[in-house]
Amino acid sequence: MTDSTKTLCPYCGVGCGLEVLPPAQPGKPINRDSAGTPIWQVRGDRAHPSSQGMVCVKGATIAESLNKDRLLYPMLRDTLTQPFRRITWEEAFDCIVQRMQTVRYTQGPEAICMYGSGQFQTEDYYTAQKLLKGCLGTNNFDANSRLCMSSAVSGYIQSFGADGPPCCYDDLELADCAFLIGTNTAECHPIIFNRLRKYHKQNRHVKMIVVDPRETATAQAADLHLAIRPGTDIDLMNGMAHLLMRWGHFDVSFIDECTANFPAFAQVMQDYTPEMTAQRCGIAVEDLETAARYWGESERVLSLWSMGVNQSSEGTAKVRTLINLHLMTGQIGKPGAGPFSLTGQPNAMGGREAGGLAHLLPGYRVVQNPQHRAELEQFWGLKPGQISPHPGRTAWEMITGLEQGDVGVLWIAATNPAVSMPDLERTKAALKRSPFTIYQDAYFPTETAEYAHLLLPAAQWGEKTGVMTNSERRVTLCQAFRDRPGEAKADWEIFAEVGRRLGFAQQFAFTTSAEVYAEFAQVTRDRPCEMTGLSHERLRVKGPAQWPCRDSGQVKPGEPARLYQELRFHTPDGRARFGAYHSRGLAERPDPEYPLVLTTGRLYGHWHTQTRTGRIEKTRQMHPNPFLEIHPRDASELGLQDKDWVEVRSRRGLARFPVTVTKAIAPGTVFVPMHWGFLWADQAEANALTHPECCPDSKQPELKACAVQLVPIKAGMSPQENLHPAARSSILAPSS
Ligand SMILES: Nc1nc2c(c(=O)[nH]1)N[C@H]1C(S)=C(S)[C@@H](COP(=O)(O)OP(=O)(O)OC[C@H]3O[C@@H](n4cnc5c(=O)[nH]c(N)nc54)[C@H](O)[C@@H]3O)O[C@H]1N2
Ligand SMILES: Nc1nc2c(c(=O)[nH]1)N[C@H]1C(S)=C(S)[C@@H](COP(=O)(O)OP(=O)(O)OC[C@H]3O[C@@H](n4cnc5c(=O)[nH]c(N)nc54)[C@H](O)[C@@H]3O)O[C@H]1N2
Ligand code: SF4
Ligand SMILES: [Mo]
Repeated sequence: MTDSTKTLCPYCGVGCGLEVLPPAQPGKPINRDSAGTPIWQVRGDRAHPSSQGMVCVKGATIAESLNKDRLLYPMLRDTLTQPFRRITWEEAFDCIVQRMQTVRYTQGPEAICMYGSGQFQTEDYYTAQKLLKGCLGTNNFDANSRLCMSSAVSGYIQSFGADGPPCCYDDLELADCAFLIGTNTAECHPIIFNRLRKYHKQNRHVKMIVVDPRETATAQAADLHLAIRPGTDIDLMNGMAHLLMRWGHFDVSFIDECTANFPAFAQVMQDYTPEMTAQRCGIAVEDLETAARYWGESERVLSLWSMGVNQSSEGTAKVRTLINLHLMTGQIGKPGAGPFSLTGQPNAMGGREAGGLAHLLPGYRVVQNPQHRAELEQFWGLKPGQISPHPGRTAWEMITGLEQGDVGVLWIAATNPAVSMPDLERTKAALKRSPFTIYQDAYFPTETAEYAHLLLPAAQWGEKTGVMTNSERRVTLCQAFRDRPGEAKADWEIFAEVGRRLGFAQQFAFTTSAEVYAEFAQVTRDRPCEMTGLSHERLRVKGPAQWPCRDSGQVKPGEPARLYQELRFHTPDGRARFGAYHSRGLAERPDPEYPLVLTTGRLYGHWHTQTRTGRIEKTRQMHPNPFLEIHPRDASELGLQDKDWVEVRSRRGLARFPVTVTKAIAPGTVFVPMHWGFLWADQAEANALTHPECCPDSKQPELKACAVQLVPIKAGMSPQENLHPAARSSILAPSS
């Protein structure tokens, strides 16, 4: 066995191509992990156009997690205080179908909710949409992308008439100015950052601007770092627009011919004088001017953004204000230019294509459009009116639905909300009230398993074949290469089996994921995300491809596809829309009682709630413990020294951390990583502190900021050292 399998890294939205080889290769020692267990070998796929053979530490070490602590069998319990007992799949399906039917006929389909994930493959997503939104007639499918990309989705839709990042990775090496806002690309999208940094180093005229309240590894590589106060992005961008206008750096013919609503934006930006803007953002006027000058004088400007922009109570407005800058300067639809949202999860893009948010339907359709609903009802062989005209519950609305007793079944798959949702105490209390929670994951224990009645073992990366789309709209076939452990099943297989047992045999007659994908591709016909030219077979033989990709073969394989090159947008009149937004600032501002702003985010070696990276020696050693970053000025006011412990309190909860005193964070702001749930540390949950206030358009919560107070923990009272996770896995140990 020397054959390698081509696939995609299942972590971040960069979507690096990987080649996987069996542990044993002729003439070589068997590949083993740190504990001596034989493991598959992973290397970058040089033929993959997105990553060209590069991988970061997460992709390189992924194989080590595949055999650790897997959930192997369905397990059931009647109440959350009981131990789980092993059951057969037959019993599990019976139990699900009976519950769903009872809830459907007693409370109605709106009492059924599914909370899925950007870590699904597209086939998983599509099957779930067909089951919930089509067959059951409830739009209560939402995904963790609600916490991640939904502001980018609504910003693109409102400005361009359709979702979809217009750029491609080749643009990283074609831009004259890269404007990175609210993204720690170096740690979170490392291979994109490698490409950009290399090009930036080799080309002295290229400018890199980073806007982030912290001096991240990304900021350290920039020509200009704007350490703005959290939540002042709109001030900054309106202030830049003001200067671009004053200096005549705008594209009159583009604005005239290709856009609408410029006067409203021009009116708003007038107020953002350099002095006021700089003062609000907490930066120097000269730095604001430098940013505007770099942008205005560059022929090609590429902006990159992620959670510092999206996870905000004005997330959509932030996205649209950034797009405004591109529209006023004509920086779109050409090589090296455009507003490029970096997708978080490996298949958040595929989720959007498949309609995997509560207001969307497959093929970049929306629930509230009657024609879109009718097209799908017909395609799915359902009666007219079967798809509900009402958007379903968002992730947070599922929590409030539990609180109000409106949810009869909650089905969670490929996400760990008992760590990742805002306002965790409230989230956990709501989960405890759930009449019946199904939880479908690859690992056990995870924090959310504590709140589940029925556990379903999921086949994960490498154990099922399906497609994922990365940030540059490139679709890659992720092929299975290893046996599934225990009785694990692919997510789509579980959804399809439930569909058949609920009486939709015809709708779920799929026998392979290739058939699921073939059907999904047809649903995208004549839609902005058209991929009728793609199939598992074509992706296997010819390699990854970007959409749009029609079966008539309009886009040549290998050609970088950029959207909007004809400068026609998906709005009814073909014009892009300026948005006009004043800054509103943070939903929860600091005050005398809670004087500091807490921001949260990621570390290079860890992935989210550590279900994999916490079980991999190398990545665990990189970041063994949680911590809180604080500026020396704030630290000395509190009498804190490096490594002292503090209790952080918000209006909702508390957490405890040792402090890292560093000038890399602005005074008045503190930072904690999001990675430690209650299985991995005592009381170090970032989300014990955060609040669920969200953007009115995208419904994305403001996970990036809340008001906190810090109380030093006096010597002698210090909390126990954090236990090693192995020591606490007994909390959830299944009964045999
Ligand atoms: N190593 C690693 N990589 C990952 C992930 C992971 O878990 N680990 N997860 C993936 C996923 S799903 C996602 S969504 C992405 C996230 O990727 P990023 O968005 O790059 O990561 P974050 O650390 O969440 O936040 C980015 C930055 O936003 C800054 N920020 C906070 N408030 C503000 C503000 O008001 N304005 C501005 N301009 N910036 C602000 C923070 O200081 C932080 O440095 O990463 C993906 N890649
Ligand atoms: N405070 C704070 N909170 C945040 C954020 C933040 O920046 N700050 N970021 C938010 C963002 S952007 C995101 S994306 C979320 C991420 O938060 P989560 O989605 O909760 O985090 P993960 O640890 O990625 O959870 C994914 C789960 O899916 C499982 N899994 C992996 N592959 C498969 C599969 O194929 N099938 C199934 N069924 N299961 C699988 C894994 O074992 C894991 O338990 O967190 C959000 N929460
Ligand atoms: S950059 Fe992202 S996709 Fe690439 S190897 Fe690292 S985690 Fe995986
Ligand atoms: Mo994310």
